[in-house]
Amino acid sequence: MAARHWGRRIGTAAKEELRSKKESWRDSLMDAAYAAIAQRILLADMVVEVRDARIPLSSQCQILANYPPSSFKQIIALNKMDLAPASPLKEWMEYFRERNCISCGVNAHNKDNIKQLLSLIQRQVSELRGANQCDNNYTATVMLVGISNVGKSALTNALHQVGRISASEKGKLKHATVSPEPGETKDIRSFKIGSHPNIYVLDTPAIMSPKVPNVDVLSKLILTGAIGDCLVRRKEVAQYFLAIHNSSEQYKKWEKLSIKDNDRLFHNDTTERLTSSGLNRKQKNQILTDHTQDCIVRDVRRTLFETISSFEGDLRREDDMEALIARQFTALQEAFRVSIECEEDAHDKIAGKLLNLFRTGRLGHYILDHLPRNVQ
Ligand SMILES: Nc1nc2c(ncn2[C@@H]2O[C@H](COP(=O)(O)OP(=O)(O)OP(=O)(O)O)[C@@H](O)[C@H]2O)c(=O)[nH]1
Ligand SMILES: [Mg+2]
Repeated sequence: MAARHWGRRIGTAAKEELRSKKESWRDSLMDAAYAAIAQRILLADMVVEVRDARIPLSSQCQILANYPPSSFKQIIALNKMDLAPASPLKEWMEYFRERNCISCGVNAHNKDNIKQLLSLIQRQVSELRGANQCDNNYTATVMLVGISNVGKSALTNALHQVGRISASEKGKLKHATVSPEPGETKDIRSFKIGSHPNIYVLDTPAIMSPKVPNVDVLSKLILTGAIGDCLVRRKEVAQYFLAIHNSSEQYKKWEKLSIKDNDRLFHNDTTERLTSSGLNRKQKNQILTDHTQDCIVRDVRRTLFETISSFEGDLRREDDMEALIARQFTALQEAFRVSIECEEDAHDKIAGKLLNLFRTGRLGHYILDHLPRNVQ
């Protein structure tokens, strides 16, 4: 309940910011991309709608609602499945299956997942091919569409790489630019992912709905990074994350991290590895950086566990949740090794670091959308 309140708060603030700046929700580049995709989508043999597995409904790509389901074959790929809990994700797949949608969970960084997605695409292409099975020149085009930052380009690269290797294709690999910042891809580009039949995927720029989404959806798009952090202060976004985290059971997994001795053992192990190895300075520095990063993640988890488990308020109450979040911001200063010259700057830094850990899956697995109520 309290988490929803925080979400609405940042969703409303973002809408207010758009209204006060009289900024258009979509810039002219996005309008142009929308028009270019609309022009080509009906020429594609198949469309893979890429969504973020953490927000299976909120990351829906509205452009597809303009076309009747018979316009093209369609697959919903719930990407970033490594950031979502496995069992609720299965329920979402069941939800899509009951609606006669072909869906699959995928992690663009996992080769086995990519092989599965590739064979799903190949099976669908084979169905489309029908009587043309013997035609070696048969070519299918698969368009990847979706809102920003859901991983269209990462999936394109992975499908291109795996597809070409399994088809023993020679020649240089092409590369789509992948970035944690939304709005990276500006043009439609084609990548070969299979031979006999020839299959090409089109990586496309993000398409956002023409209308500003409602505040609940907007807040989830901001939290997951589908929309940049420019509409609301990072601290407010991080507070929303903490409200979600504090209302979940994730922190319980970190109970054993509260034993400080673990750190000493961990530190001794790294020092031993560094002194006994024949590594050069650059490699040693990398180990130290990784080690520091690991220690920070452990300290942050431990801090979250300790602040929640020692809190005596009722987290269903908004003012109690607010008190806990304020306490956590103070405690996280030490965990993130942030100096406190100016409290406002320190909180902004902590917020940025916390959001980075959440968005890369190091603070637990979440699905932020709820399955519609009438569905089991
Ligand atoms: N954890 C995780 N991160 C992913 C996955 N797929 C992509 N990412 C990350 O998500 C971010 C966005 O990926 P992109 O492929 O650039 O997303 P996009 O949909 O092409 O984004 P735009 O071009 O801006 O529309 C990058 O930091 C990727 O490394 C995934 O399956 N799991
Ligand atoms: Mg892209």
